[in-house]
Amino acid sequence: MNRRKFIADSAKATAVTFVTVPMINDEVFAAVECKELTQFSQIALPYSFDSLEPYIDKETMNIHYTKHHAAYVKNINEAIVSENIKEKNENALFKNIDKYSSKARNNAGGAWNHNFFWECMTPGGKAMPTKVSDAILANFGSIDAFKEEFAKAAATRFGSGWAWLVKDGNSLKIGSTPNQDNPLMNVSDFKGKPLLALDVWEHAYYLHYQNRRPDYIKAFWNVVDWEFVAKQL
Ligand code: MN3
Repeated sequence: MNRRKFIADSAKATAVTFVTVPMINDEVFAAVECKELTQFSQIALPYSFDSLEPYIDKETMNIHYTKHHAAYVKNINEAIVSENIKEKNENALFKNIDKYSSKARNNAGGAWNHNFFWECMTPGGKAMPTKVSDAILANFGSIDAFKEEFAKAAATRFGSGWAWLVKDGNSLKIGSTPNQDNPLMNVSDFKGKPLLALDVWEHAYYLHYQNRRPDYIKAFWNVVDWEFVAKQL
């Protein structure tokens, strides 16, 4: 990649973020004894819009990050204020998500899922650490069998939604959720701790792949950051 272009794109990606609050986790909250969920924030994209090409194109990344994801963050933050939502962190909000409006549910999911999804990817992908491959082999028999099952979950999710690899107790599971639901939500039929996510909304692939969702799913494997997956495990 052209260095100047990379810097320009990185600056652009940074410029559109409005990160004021770091990603929230239980440890941070325990340390500061904060009891209220304040606001969601959009992570700074850890790579430039064009750096996942040819697998995910620059224009899709740009629109996906600056329009779709930014809107979910803006909308959940409005809902947090208008519905006076007070949860100690994002996990707590998802555990109680049925108490709130569909606006809160859809946009909290949209805000969190995309932050997670961006981190699941990295230019050129990263090799799978043994910790991950051992867990996959133990649960699915082979890497190919795992990829096949994940691709099937992603391809057969009707309409818009997400495919997931999650940890549930000592097991790994593959499944999908509709719309912007995620496996942390109490309303979700499919639950667990997210390890890997794939956005299968048409906005995630249509510009480049049109109706060929299976091709997009196949391309995804080239940009997966397995080191990030290992950190979640
Ligand atoms: Mn999306």
